[in-house]
This record gives sequence, structure tokens and C-alpha cells, in this order.
Amino acid sequence: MNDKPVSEQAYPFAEIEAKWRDKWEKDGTYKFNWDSERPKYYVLTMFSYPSGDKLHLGHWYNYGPTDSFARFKRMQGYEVFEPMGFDAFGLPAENYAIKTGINPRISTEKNVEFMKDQLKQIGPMYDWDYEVNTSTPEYYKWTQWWFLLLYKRGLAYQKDALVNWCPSCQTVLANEQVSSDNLCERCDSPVERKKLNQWFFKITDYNQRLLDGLERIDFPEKTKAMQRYWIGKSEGTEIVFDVAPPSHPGDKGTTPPNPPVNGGELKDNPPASRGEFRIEVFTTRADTLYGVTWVVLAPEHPLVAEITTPDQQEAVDKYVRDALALSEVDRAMEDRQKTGVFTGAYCIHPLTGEEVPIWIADYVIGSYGTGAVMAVPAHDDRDYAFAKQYKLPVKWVIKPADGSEDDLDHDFAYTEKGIMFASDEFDGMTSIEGIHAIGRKLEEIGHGKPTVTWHLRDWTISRQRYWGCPIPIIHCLDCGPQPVPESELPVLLPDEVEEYKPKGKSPLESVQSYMNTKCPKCGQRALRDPDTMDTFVCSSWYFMRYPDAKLDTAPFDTEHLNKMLPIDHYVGGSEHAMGHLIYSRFFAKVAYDAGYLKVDEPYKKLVHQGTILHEGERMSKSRGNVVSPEPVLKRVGSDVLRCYLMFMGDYAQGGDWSDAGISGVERFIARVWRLGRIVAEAPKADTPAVSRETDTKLHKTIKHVTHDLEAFQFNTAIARLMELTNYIYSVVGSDLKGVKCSPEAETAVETLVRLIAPFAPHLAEELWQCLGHTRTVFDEPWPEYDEAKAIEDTVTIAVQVNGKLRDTFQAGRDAEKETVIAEAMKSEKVQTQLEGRQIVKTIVVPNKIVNIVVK
Ligand code: ANZ
Ligand code: ZN
Repeated sequence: MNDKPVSEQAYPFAEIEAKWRDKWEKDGTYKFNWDSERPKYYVLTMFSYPSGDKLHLGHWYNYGPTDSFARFKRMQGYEVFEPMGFDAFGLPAENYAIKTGINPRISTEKNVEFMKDQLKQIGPMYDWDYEVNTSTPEYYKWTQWWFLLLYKRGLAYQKDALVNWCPSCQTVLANEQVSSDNLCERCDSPVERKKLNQWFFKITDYNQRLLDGLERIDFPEKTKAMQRYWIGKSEGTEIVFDVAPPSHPGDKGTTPPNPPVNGGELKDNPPASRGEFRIEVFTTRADTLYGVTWVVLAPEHPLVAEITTPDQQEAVDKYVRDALALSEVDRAMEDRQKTGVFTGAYCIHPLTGEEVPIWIADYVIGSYGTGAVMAVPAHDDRDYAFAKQYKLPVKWVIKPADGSEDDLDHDFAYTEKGIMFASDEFDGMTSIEGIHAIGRKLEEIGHGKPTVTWHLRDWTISRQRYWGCPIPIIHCLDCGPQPVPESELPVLLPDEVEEYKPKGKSPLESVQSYMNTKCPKCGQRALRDPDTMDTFVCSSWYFMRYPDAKLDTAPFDTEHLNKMLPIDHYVGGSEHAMGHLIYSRFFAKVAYDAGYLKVDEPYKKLVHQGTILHEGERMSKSRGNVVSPEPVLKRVGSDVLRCYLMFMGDYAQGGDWSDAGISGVERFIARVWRLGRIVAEAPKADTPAVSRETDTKLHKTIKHVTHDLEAFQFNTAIARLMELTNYIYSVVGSDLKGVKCSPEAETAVETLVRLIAPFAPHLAEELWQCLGHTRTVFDEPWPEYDEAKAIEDTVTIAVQVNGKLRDTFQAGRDAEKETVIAEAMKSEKVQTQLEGRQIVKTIVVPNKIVNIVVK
């Protein structure tokens, strides 16, 4: 043992941390109690892939601070539910299997065990009785149940569709999995388009509710904005242009020989003889209808094959082939050179009766709106560029409200709303009036109506992969697709396949024993669906499984489920804004409609963690700036690492890893340990109780730390605890020799220990015991403060960026440097200034100025 006086001892973190983790586990300290009288609090961090690599700092950053928040909630008197699990199906395990030939089930099981051990080092309150692993039959049985629920409710259907196809991963990708430059999210290969028969979930039935629900939940504004954009509600008018009968030279009116190229997501046009075809366009600017000088179809529009004239056939065929090789994202790019081809056919303007040529152009997206647009070059930039390119006429019909038609004599489109002219009876109307009046008129003559279009598409869930949840559908030649009866779930994934690598079709397709089965309806020989589900299906409902993770008779017990949901606090990466965080909201709404769930928004509040940088850059293997937690853990321990991550910067912004920074936190934690030990061991003195100054200091600190924790502002909370520690040292004497434990020092230290407990759980538990307590500090109440005592002297601080005043804020007089900087960084005005720039240094003039120097 150590014979030196405490004041000279090193903080024995390794021993203390191991000791408390064992004890917590043995005592079941963190077991969730369903019978507790306390209100529940469900804290959840997004689960992750069980990877064979060591836990990286990103994991720590996600899990550590969130656990600190959970501990705070527990001390505030909640019965906290903080489960953890593994999103275990999917490409990482499968790619590993392809490389090594090891069954993904085996490597996944190993990785889960490995990762669990690592997670435990963080010292979290996870109750492992509620662990889920999405790749086990016990879990995926219920994922299949969900598929059937959606199927029964008309929300799962099959159709041919043009899908995103990664030729390297040999799989379909959802739009959310394709990067903006058309690369596969996983392997960076260029993504192709391919026509496949796929299962879809009809998330579009929930468009409006997904949009409306955002108003009721506490999500970061940016995430809400991204979801609104992704759902993309657009109110406009559908306008019908009848295709003109074949009367033009060179147009012989025969049906072309090539089969229609169907985009899959298009409305089926009723079969009709030529001349009875109707083109429906979607527009948000019906007021510009008189300015239409041509109409454009998407290359994949079914009418292309019907109306193209023989002399244009060859050009059209070539154009269509080229266009379909491009991604939707590429095609929608604003600044791309516009290309197109004339079909040879014409259609009739619904109000003027004039003939308007029909073109094909790839900037019109087949799956958006009706896949066809009316072109108004005078008032739309893209159409204007197109008119210049192909020498098509420009017809002005809208002028500025405060100007004249002569103002339009310029070489670009006028895209603002304004006053209508050259538009018959609608002349003089404002654009808004015109949109409604034209909408009514079109409705009268049966050539259009007001309508709403959405950007969100139905969710393609079929994957031609092995390591996923099998789709519980049987295909019968006579009866068509049949759902597997619920009593026969789970449809087990076969353990043996010849090769894990998919070759354009699912590896399951070659497993005869799996594929061959009987039709549940007629009993004849039938085949299973060879595909597995997108892993985002598995993670769309895992938070509903946690409360009943081991239940084998149902996916959840509705009483438990409704006691636990909504999740009070959800934490995870912002990269899930348009995927998981929409899908899971959709699933909750389905569960609500089916009567299982009493709320239809699963998350009350969401926080995204920021990014940890190193030397100003995102950590990456190729840059060689990755910091691995393992050696840090060995050198300074779990509490210091956790505290440093929280102290490094604002949680939602992230921060820059620095070795000097972690040494500061290391000294702080050791100082708290020494202070606690000395006060615990010192002889009791009978000096009067707490002085006014100390009392005020304590109340102020409690108030700040409480507020900061509530707001996930860990860095400022820790700065306050550092201040308090310095203060207590100044009261008991900084050399700590001959200290007598006054009631004042004892109260101050006990408060400090309770306040620091969520941040440094092992340390706090140890000191709490040293101070003579027998039960865990996490069963102690969170310290309360008296508002009157916590009031503080405040000063106004000016925030400058490169010396220029950008914002001001109030701060406590003599607040610590870190606190002031963190506060300054919170300013939106400052953040705008910092975007895309690098902070060189930050200068603080106490009680006056923060100057952030950037380059
Ligand atoms: C005529 C017009 C005139 C338009 C004008 C705009 C300005 P949002 O707001 O995104 O819904 N559009 C419609 N369907 C399209 C498709 N499948 N692919 C590409 N473009 C499409 O945009 C609606 C506008 O985008 C529509 O209004 C249409 O162009 C175009 F002065 O119609 B507009
Ligand atoms: Zn059958």
C-alpha cells in the first residue's frame, strides 16, 4: 500500500474503477425496477454495429456523456431506463464474412461479447437484462411480425422499380444511402440504376403526419429542417395537356416497336388510342400557364414510347438510354448543361388550344410529381436555359408588381411572382390570384386541379443480401405472394450458404432447402422471397423492444411499452436525420394506428453529438490523426477520459482533442480525489457551520450545474465544478496539511461529490464511501439550490470574431475562462462566422471580451 500522505499520492484510478464496476454489477445497482414509485425516464443512445475493432472515441463520445445525463436524472429522482443493444445485421459483418469465409453469425456473436466488455469500461448504467441483438431469431422474429403488420395494413407492397444499385456491394440502396455525388455510402462506388421487383413500405401515406409531428417534438432545428426538406411538401396544380392527333409531317401514327420504359413510380396512364393520350404536368406556377411554349416528359415517362414519331425514334431511344445511366441527384443538378430531344409529337394547350411541342429532357425526374412539366422559359431559369440551347420561343406573361412589361427586356428569366398579362381573362391578377383562378377554370373544363406533391418516396426495403432479416413472404404461382402465417415465424435465416457474396441476386436464392416451401394458401410447391430486409427496418423499432427484450410471445407488452414511451431523451448522430429518424417515426405512427402505442411520436427530445477533431481535422486513418481510447484509458482511467470528452467543447458542436487538455482534467480529478480523502480522514473540528460566502458559492454552483446538465452543456458544468474545487481548497487550505474537517468543508465536499457523480461516477462513489456513507451516491438526491442565494453578479461580455463585434451575452462576474468561451460559442451569430473556418486562438479579457481569431 501507499505510505505517503494523501496529499502526495497519485490517484489510483485503475483500482478504484475496477472495484466499483464489480460492486455495481454484484449489487445490481442499475437494475431497472418496474415497481418503482419514481417516474420513469427513458434515456437512449443510438445502438451501433458490433464491430471487431476496439471502441473508438466516437463511441465514447456518444455513450459517456449520455450516461452522465442519465445518472443526473436518476439522482433527480427518476427511475431511469438506459438500455443498450446491437444493430447486428448488415454489411460490415457480411463484408467481413465475404473476406474471411467466417459465418457472420459467429463473428457477430464474438464482436458483441468483445464490444460489451469495452462498453462496460465506460462505466455506464446499462441494464444488460434488456440487451437486444437484431440478428438473433428472438429479435428478427418480431421484425418479421412488423413486416406482416405493415402488409396487413396495406403498407407493404411489391412493384417493379428503378432502384439505386451498387455494382460493388451488389445491392439496392435507399436514396438516403447514396451520397450527393452519386456514390455508395459504404464503398464509394458510383451507383447505377436498375429495374428490380422490390418490396416497399408505404411511408408516403404518412407524409402529412410526419411533417405535422415535427411541430410537437424537441429536435434540433436543423434536423427538423432537413426532415421537412426531405418530406418536401409542394402545393401546386395538376394540368392536363391532351396529345394532339397525328397530323404532322413525318408522323405516321404507328405504335413504335420498342417496349415502354417504365420508371416504376409513375402513375399508370390508361391505355388509349393515340390522340387520346393525356399528359399531366405538375406546376407550382399555374399563373404562368399562358407562357408555356413546350411540354417536357421525363425520359422514363411511359408516354415516351407511345407518342414518339418514327423519324424521331432513333434520337429518342439513344437519349433515353443515356439518361437512365445517370442518378436522379445528377439529373436534378441546377448548373448542369441542359439536354433534351424533341419527340416529334405535339399537345394542346388547355386554355388557348394552341399546339405545343413535346420534348424529353433528363432534368425532369420521373418519380417526382407527374414526371412531366410545362415549360415556361420566360419565368423559369432551367426552361430559359433550355430555350436558348434549342432556340425555342420565350413568351412573357408575368411582370413585376411595380413595373411594366418593358422591364422584362432582359436576357434571363423573371422568376418572381408578379402581375399577369397576355393571359386573356386573367390579365391584371396577381400570381397568387391567378394560381387559384386558373386552378378553378381548369377544374371546370376537366383539365386540371389543385394538388399536393411530395418529395418523399416509398421506402424500398428489399436487399439482395445474406446477412439480414428474411422477408416473410412466399411466392406461389397460383396465389401470388402470400404472407407467412404468424404462427410459423421466425422464418429462419439458413446458417449455411455456398457463398456470402451476392451476385446480383440474393445468396439465399441458391439455398434449395430454404427456397422450396409450400404455399400457405393452396399447399402447392412455392418459393420463399429470396431477399432480406434493409437493416433500417430492424432499427426502426428496437426502442420498442427494449422494455420487453426477452419476451417470446409478442414483440412487446403494450402496458410496458406505453409506460416507457415516448423516449424522454434520444442521442445519436445527425447523419440519421433523413433515414432512421424518419423511418422510426413512421413505425411509431403505424404502431399507434394499430392500437399498440398511445403516442405517435417516439421521441420527446433529440440531441446530436458533435464531431471530435484532432489537430483541427476530423480523425481518420488516412490522415493518421486517430486517437485511440485504449492507451488513454490505461494512462488516465475511465472517469478522466469521460470528463475530458465532456469538457473538450460544446457537446453538440464537438471539440478538438488535445493532450494538454486531458492533462488539465486529469489534474482536476486527482485534486478532487485528494480533497475528498483529506476531508474524510481529517479530525473533526467544531468550528461554526457554513459561512455565507461558501453557502452562496454552493448554491450558485448547484444552479449552474443543474441547468447545464439539463441542457447537455457538460463543458460549462465541469468548468463550474473546477471553480468550486478551487474555492474549497482556498477554504480548507491549499497545502492540505493539518486540515481539520470543519462542518463547512464537509458540507462543501459532500456537495461537490454529489455534483460530480454523474461526470466521474467511479471517483464519486469512492469518495462517498470514504465520507462514511454506505449506500451508493446514485441513490442520493441531487443537491437543491435556493434561487435567492444563487443570484449572481453579472457582466456583459462582448464576443468578437477577428476583432469585429458579433454578439454580446451575460455571464457571471469572474466566471472561468472556459465557461465564458463555451458561452460565446453558443451564439448563433458567432457560429455563422465560424462556419468553414478554423479557430486559431481565443483571447479572453476577463469580464469584458471574448475574441475568437479565425483563419
Ligand atoms: C411551370 C413553372 C413555371 C414552374 C415557372 C416553375 C416556375 P417544387 O417546388 O420542387 O415542387 N417540376 C415539376 N415536376 C418536375 C419533375 N418531375 N422534375 C423536374 N421538375 C419538375 O417545384 C415545382 C416546379 O418544378 C414545377 O413548377 C415544375 O416547373 C418543376 F415560372 O411548372 B414549374
Ligand atoms: Zn398457392
